[in-house]
Amino acid sequence: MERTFLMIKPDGVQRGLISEIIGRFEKKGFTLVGMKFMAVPRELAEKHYGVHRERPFFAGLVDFITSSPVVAMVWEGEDVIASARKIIGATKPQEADPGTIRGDLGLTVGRNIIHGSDAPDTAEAEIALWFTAAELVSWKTSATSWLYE
Ligand code: D4T
Repeated sequence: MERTFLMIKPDGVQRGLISEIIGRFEKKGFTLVGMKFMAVPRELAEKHYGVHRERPFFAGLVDFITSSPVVAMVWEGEDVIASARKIIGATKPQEADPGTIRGDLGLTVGRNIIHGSDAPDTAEAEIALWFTAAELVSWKTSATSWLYE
């Protein structure tokens, strides 16, 4: 079973989209194993987006992520990393397919509603950056045999 890190960004929270977004992952069949509603310290935002440090949008991105609360989550399931990226849609909402979160709910890249880890190594690093081991709950949904062969 894979785990991935997802974060509903300040625009998703401010627009009242928390339940809409969480519902999509729940209905798909993934399992929530960690969640916290939090203000993001600047240092954490800078670490999370460290790969973009030299990009022109970095400062604005960090300002945005720290501007208002986010919902940080860890979800578990088969192929959850790639599958969650598909559910989220392309980085630019203008290019995201209808049916995806960004395709249905977003308009611009600087307000693209949700973050999702893009690969197993980044998922592992981001989960460790945002959560302690004690904040993650290992459990098995009773629907497991109805979700997996
Ligand atoms: P995240 O990391 O938020 O899930 O987005 P993606 O994985 O889909 O895309 P990314 O890492 O390339 O971009 C990170 C973050 O930066 C914002 N951004 C990006 C921006 O404000 N302007 C830009 O030109 C780009 C490329 C949006 C997502």
